[in-house]
Amino acid sequence: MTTKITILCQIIDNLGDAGVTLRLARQWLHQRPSDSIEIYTDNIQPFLILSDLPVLSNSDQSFLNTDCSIHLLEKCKIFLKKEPNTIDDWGDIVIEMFGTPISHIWKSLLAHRTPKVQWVNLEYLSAEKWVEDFHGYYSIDPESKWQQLFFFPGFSNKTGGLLGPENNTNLINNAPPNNSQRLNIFVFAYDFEPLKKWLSFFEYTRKPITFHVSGNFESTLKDTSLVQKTPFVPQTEFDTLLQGFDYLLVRGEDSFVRAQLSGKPFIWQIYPTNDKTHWDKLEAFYSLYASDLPEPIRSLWQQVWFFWNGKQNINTNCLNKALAYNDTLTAHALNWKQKILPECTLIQRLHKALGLF
Ligand code: TRH
Repeated sequence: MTTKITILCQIIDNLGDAGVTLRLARQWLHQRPSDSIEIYTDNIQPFLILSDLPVLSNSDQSFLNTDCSIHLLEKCKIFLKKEPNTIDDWGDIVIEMFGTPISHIWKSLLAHRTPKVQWVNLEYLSAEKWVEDFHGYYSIDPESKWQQLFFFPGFSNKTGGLLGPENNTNLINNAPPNNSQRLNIFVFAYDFEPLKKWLSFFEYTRKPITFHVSGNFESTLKDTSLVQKTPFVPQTEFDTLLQGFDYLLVRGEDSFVRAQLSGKPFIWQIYPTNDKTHWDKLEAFYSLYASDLPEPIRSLWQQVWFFWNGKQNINTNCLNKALAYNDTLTAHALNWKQKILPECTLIQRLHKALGLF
């Protein structure tokens, strides 16, 4: 049976809202190729960048009139508008990405449409304990009386799980072991102040290091031999890109998960929120991730994580000490990957919750 899915995705900033949505659509259609997906968004550019499609000029976007769409994938179209035009344009399932709101009028109409329309709020990923208590719950919208499923991605079987490996990349550590003495570190960050400080540390370190930085950093980082630019790759090639490095400094949500699936040691720069709740999220994940890291590297590595997130300062010594545990960190990262692979069934868990088999 063919199911039509309407995904609403409001872009807050950066690439991750679109990144998670695009990966969800790709993995959904891989599981259920006869389904069709329509994405409605207020900013189409991140989707085009991630799909390796030309971005649109402002005038082009104005021509992308309300009924015109762009094919991101076979069976997945994207519209540069908030919501569908008519009641019949809405799918059998409506997924709000990260709480993207549906207009009141549409809630009232969809609540009474037959056949029934299922409504899901797919939330941001968190390792915080409360997620297990809230995942899978339904709430009834007071005005429309329409019930909404709250679906929380997470790291345990009591959550919605994770978007896992994709068939186009072999995530078994296929990168040849790095026998050279040089450490190649991938950097995809919000700001480069921590990197500027690290560069001053590493001028004197024993271990030769190259930072392969993605994004526009030239203005902040003086041209040093320790930094090289890494080109942006389409999302379908991102997992393979990560295999080419020894350490991964990632951010946000989607690259954070991809780094974990790479089996490489990583540092997560969390997306900062004004209400500072991101610190709880960062600490919850680190304590889960590092629970079986032995001391002193568990505390040392936490100091490096908190330094990278601007939560504390560290000295050169701490950094050099941490990197001396390279073998432990590398073995731990591989072990963590094996630990989370069984949780990489988000699409299957979502289908089950929706009664799709
Ligand atoms: O871009 P981000 O910082 O997005 C953030 C997060 O999603 C965060 O949760 C959200 O609250 C905030 O936006 C508004 O980081 P993230 O999530 O890693 O998304 C980046 C995407 O870009 C991801 O899908 C990987 C992809 N990517 C590529 O496809 N190729 C590349 O070369 C690079 C560097 C990234």
